Amino acid sequence: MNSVSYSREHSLNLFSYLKYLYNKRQEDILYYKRYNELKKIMQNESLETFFQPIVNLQTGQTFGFEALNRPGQPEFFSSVDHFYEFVGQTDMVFEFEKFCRNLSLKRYIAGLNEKLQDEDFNLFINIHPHVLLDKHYHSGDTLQLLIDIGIRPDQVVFELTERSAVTDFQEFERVLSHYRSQGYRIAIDDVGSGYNSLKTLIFLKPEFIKLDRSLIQNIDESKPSQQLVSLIYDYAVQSDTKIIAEGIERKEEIMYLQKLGIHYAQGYALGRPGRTIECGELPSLT
Ligand SMILES: [Ca+2]
Repeated sequence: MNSVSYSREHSLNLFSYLKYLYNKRQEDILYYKRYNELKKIMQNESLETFFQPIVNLQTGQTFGFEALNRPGQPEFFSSVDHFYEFVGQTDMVFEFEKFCRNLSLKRYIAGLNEKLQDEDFNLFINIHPHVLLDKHYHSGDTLQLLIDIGIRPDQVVFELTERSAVTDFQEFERVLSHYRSQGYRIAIDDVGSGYNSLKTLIFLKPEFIKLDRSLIQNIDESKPSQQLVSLIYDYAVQSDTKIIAEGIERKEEIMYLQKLGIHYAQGYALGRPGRTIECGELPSLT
């Protein structure tokens, strides 16, 4: 290599390095801004909580509500998914989860009006599987909050998404039995969206299986979805697990699932997520 091309290459390297440093710094700044925004959202409780009804497909009665927390208009995030993805990468993930859980519970109890208070609804709360594994969460904080606001643990169902990898199933089973001994129940969320559904179902023996909307949409017309849902239904009956079908938007889907014997369902056709707690209902199917 002659000295001219050596020095050009050298300056090119230096240029790429400076560019790398510049980009890295921009990323760091953005990270810092996002991190600050996350902290502010928690401080100001500027998350909106929505409650979506889960309806018994056989009786039409509302069985419970799923609490969904959404940041209002986050400045440095492109979408809600982006926001949650970011939270998952920070050291705030546990704190944020706990914050969301407590906020959902407080808003739930505040939102139940006199009329609804006499009824025995169940509250479904999304929770990251790793949070349950965290030692700090064995302390019974949630239990104390429930006692304070007058909800029994057996009215609370933790929804664990199967999208996040559970690797140590034995440890997980142990942690879940700890929660179950306090009365909580478990739902596996997004079942059928890929990933490790079957293993998750077999090891964690959830009380509820939430079937992913991708399996439910147009199920009345899709043979492969019908076959898979039938298989999971048979498993559920044998293992005394209840199924909740998600993402119902059409009457035909309701009719198909009712005929199959599916227990519960959730979706726009039965009730949208709302800031106030409203029971869902079966649309007229004629
Ligand atoms: Ca969910």
